[in-house]
Amino acid sequence: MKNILKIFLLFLSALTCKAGAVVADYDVVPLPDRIESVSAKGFLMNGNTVIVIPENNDRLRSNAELLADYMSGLTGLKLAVTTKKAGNNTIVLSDDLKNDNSEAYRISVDDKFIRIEGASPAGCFYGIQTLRKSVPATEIADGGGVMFPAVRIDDAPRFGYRGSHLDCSRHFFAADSVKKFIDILALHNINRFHWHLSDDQGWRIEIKKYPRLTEVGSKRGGTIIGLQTSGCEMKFDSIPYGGYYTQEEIRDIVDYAAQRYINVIPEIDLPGHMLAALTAYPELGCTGGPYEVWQCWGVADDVLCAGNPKTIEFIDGVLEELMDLFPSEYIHLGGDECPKDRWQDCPRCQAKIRELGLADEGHPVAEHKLQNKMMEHFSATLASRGRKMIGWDEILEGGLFPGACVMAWRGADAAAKAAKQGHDAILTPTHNCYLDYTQSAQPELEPLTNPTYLPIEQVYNLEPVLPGLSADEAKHILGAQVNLWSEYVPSFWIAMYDELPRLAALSEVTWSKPEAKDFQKFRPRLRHLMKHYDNEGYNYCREVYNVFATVDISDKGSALTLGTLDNAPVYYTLDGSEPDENSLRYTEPIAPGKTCDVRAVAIRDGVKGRQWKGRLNASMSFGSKVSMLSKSHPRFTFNGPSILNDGLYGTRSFGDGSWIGFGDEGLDVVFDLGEQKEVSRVRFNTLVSTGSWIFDCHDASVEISTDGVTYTPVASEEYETVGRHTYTTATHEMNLPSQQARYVRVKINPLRSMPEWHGGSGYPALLFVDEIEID
Ligand code: TNX
Repeated sequence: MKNILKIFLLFLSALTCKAGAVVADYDVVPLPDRIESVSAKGFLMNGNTVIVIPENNDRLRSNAELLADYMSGLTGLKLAVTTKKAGNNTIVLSDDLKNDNSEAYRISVDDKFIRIEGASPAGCFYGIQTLRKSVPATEIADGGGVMFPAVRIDDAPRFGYRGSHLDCSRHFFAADSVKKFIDILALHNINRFHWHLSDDQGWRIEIKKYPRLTEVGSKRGGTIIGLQTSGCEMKFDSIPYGGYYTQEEIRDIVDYAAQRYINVIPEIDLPGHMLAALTAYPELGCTGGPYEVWQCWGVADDVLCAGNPKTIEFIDGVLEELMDLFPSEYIHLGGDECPKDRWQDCPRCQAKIRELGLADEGHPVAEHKLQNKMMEHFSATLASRGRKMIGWDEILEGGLFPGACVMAWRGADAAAKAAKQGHDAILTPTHNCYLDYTQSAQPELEPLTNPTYLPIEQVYNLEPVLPGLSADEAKHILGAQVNLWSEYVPSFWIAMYDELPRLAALSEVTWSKPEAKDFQKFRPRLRHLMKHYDNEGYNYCREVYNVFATVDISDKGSALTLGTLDNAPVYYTLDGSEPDENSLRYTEPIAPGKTCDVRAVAIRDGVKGRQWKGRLNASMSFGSKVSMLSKSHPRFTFNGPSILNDGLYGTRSFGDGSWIGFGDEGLDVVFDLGEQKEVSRVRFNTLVSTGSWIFDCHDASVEISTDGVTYTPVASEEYETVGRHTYTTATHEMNLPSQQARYVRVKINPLRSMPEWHGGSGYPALLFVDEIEID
């Protein structure tokens, strides 16, 4: 239906289109709430179009100037801005739309006007972004223009917090790059920039009261070479590294962001991640130093001393200047990864524990509570000037104090926990939101990154409101953000590459309605957006241009669909051989009827993209009727049970929908083969990623039946628990005494108590299965 509408719109605009005009396309990211075509002629924007704003409205003037800039950058057309009521051919901006959501906007296009009405100047700005993104980037010749089909768009964001973080400590990005980063955020309707300004590897913000923070703390003697893995020998490059932002630069960046309706949330990470500050002021640590600004990554044992009143005074001083510089209501104070070893051995910290009456709690509970008391004090410092504290989810550990907002990074559950306690929370779980993880299925071909696989689908699949929250609790979920930690981001060029296009996925997660989310439909919008990246000269990962494959299961037969973002020609083979232009050209879904090794490649202008390789398993379960008797994990259900018999194995990612996840309950499923068949083997894979609490199964069993009522057990097996740091796929094959059956019931149980060496020791592991083959 939507396609018919689109064709109609294009047809209509073609009729009205003057020679040389290009046509705007409202299929933008993030997807607007409502796009309705209007039966009128479209609007031709050309060199005579003017932007009209009300008098004495600085914010709308700034919006208008940005709009003129955007249009000039896209088309070369120079639009004038005026407060004089003009006749036709005007784009009219206003900020008095009636809507409870202050970021809402409406765009109305007819042949005379484009009206962008915001419920506030911010709302108007998002209307401008949508209009801008609808324009194809093409230099417009004299006499030409852009034809905007007549339309009415009503739109408002789902969440008020749509964030992106940038770590400027591990690597430093100059002020101009930070502004470019802010431009990128604006293009994606992001309204929070979380700026990570201090860490063990460098202090990056000028604090006048403590000049040594930048004189000493912003510099390190070198940087570790290559990927840091535990237990490996480390080599350093001995190249002095440093950089910081002056207060003047900070003010300028905060203004720049505010013009784009982006609130900058600074982070001073404490009491851990403080080696740079300790190097500058060693008296703030438990041992007194000497310390060294860190040259490698990870979690350092040396942290701020919690028992020294000078430390508290020092941080209060830093926070005063921070609040002068940043008008943000929220200030981020870190709180993550603070080892308690030093505090346990420090007489001052232990005295403080006794003074606070925490001694009876014992180690390490007393130390966790000590950290929370410290955070509570700084939170009060912020509150004295009407500000609020955000902390990483470790702040839940010693018990939350009033007003603290939790940034959930170790898992979405922390956000749910906070919300249930009546605290605000922001989602940024590692496996959906850590843009320092690779977005490529072949990281060895990529610039050096953290090899954990986090494809764009996995960002897109994040649902910030967890099932199980009541409507009132759900209100505490403010939104979500992506994080770009910069251990492996040596330049801003790489920063853009890591950020894009995955930020586009977060943009829809936080802006669009969940019922409208659909990754297949997101792809063409993404392609449209990428043309804007090209036009702006942004660097971005082109992984999404590679061939993708899905299997559609239906009663009429199941078939493999291949595609690309841009409908490029795809060639494939079914025998595992290398595809090229002489191979089969893909035109329609493939149903080979037997197991085969598929290889497919898109070829554009004679250049091959990366190959899609996969086995299509046409076992007896392929495409059969599946009934689930247990519930899969609500966060890892994706397309549901069909994942188990779509013929495709999973990728290295547990979150891209190629695996289905189970909690405590395990998997219990029945395949209906349609008729009696000879059954002799059941085979399945599990994903093992112990760092993500995903283990191989504990045991599995098979029962068969001819009538679907009475089942006979035919096989069962138990498996050994995998070792530490395992990241692999385990395959299990159960041979059955050959028998006739129509129904095959497979039960797979997770490991119900993780081993002692694991951080989640005693808790049940997650179970991920991709395919259950029956032969
Ligand atoms: C964990 S997220 C960290 C960071 C690292 C990051 C690398 C968080 C609160 N702490 O210090 O840079 O992992 O992915």
